[in-house]
Amino acid sequence: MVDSLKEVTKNKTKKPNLFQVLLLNDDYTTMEFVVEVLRRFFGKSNDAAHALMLKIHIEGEAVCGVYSHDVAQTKVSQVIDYSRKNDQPLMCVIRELRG
Ligand code: TYC
Repeated sequence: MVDSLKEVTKNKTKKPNLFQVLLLNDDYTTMEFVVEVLRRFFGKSNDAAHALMLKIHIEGEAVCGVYSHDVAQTKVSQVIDYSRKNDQPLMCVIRELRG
């Protein structure tokens, strides 16, 4: 009885699907613009944004935040929109976080 109740509870418990939002490096987007994006859309401090921008510049990509699918997709749209409006080719993608 206790075991079967546990089973039901366990099977009904949904772990939230989480999605990483990453910025990708490129040769044209200015460092200053990436710092601005990280502050504006990912709530980073100036120091954190600068460190993360350099990590992307050196390593090619970095996780900027982890969100539900809806929020992650909105971040991607907002970043790409804002970048194109400012003539920057910056790319932003989502990646499902596997537990
Ligand atoms: N590599 C770019 C430059 O040298 C800077 C940059 C950093 C671009 C991070 C994109 O996601 C990025 N101007």
